[in-house]
Amino acid sequence: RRPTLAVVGATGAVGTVMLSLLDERPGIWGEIRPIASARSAGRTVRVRGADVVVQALAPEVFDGVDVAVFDVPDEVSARWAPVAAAHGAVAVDNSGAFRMDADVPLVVPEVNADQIPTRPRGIIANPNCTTLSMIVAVGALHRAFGLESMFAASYQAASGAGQAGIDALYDQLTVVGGTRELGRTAGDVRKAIGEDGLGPFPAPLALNVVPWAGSLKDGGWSSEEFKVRNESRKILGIPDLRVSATCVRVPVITTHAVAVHARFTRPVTADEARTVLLNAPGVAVVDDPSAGEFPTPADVVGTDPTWVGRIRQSPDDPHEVALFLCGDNLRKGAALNTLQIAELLVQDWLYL
Ligand code: 11C
Repeated sequence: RRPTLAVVGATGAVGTVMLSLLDERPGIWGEIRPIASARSAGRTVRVRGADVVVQALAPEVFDGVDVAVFDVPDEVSARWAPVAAAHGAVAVDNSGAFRMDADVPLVVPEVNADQIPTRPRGIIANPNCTTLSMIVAVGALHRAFGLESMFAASYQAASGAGQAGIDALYDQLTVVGGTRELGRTAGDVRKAIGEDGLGPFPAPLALNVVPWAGSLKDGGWSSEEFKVRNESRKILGIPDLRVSATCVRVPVITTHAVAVHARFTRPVTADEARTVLLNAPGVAVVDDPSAGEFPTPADVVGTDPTWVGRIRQSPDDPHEVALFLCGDNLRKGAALNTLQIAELLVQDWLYL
């Protein structure tokens, strides 16, 4: 028997990418069961070339399911991932609901696949897309040189805020695109877009950058910034790692970029870092600024690797390396990493 996979949140921004990845990747799955909230249930989605009706979330939809991937908001996962686990499925959850739970492994297959078997709650968590956009490369450098601290500034795409973020940015671009006047006077873009046009963002995103993602936490930090810190610590297994992040939204549809300044326990030259990254699974290096070559979101969107460029040794601290990374936040940043975990879960069972 081939394993049954439930895709919870099949109609959302990440769920849609999940279904297209399931078309592309080897067919280890038997039944693939799309599931969504009652609002989206009854619609059909394309699963491996066939129209399949989306079922409404209910305990019985997990009957016979081996692995259930969850691409839904935190509160939906918090309620339903334990239900899936109680029905005997392993839940692989892409929300923030369980990531910091000590009984839930937080897994990036290239970095800590060894954590997959220890899952007392029957749940495995998938990291936040900003953490995922950098951690494969940072993890490879950590293995080689021993990470001591990290400063990160993110340049996050609108789709990190879901379909509402994508829609808001396209709508805003339509408003500002037809004029050569906007962006020259304080407040003119905000006025043209209107408060109703902001979508999920606290300020206009078109012709702008917005230094905010998530909700307000202690000390003025955003939830997204704390996620980068806490999740990096857990994935790398360094509980006291010094991490400081500033998360910023930019007018890009999909693919998060992150500038990382990482300090290691020993001196690291740019060439040493580049060699490690060239050999790291899941990492692609594009680093020739003399030829204008470095990763940009527009050039890498829709691809699987973590792209790295602008690799430099600090001129002031030989232990510090600076990098510019890009990762598709809906693929490796969400659906792909979740699916990689699900595939690892069933691989031994199927092929041994
Ligand atoms: C964003 N990274 O770009 C967020 C979205 O913890 O999974 C994902 C939130 C999460 O807004």
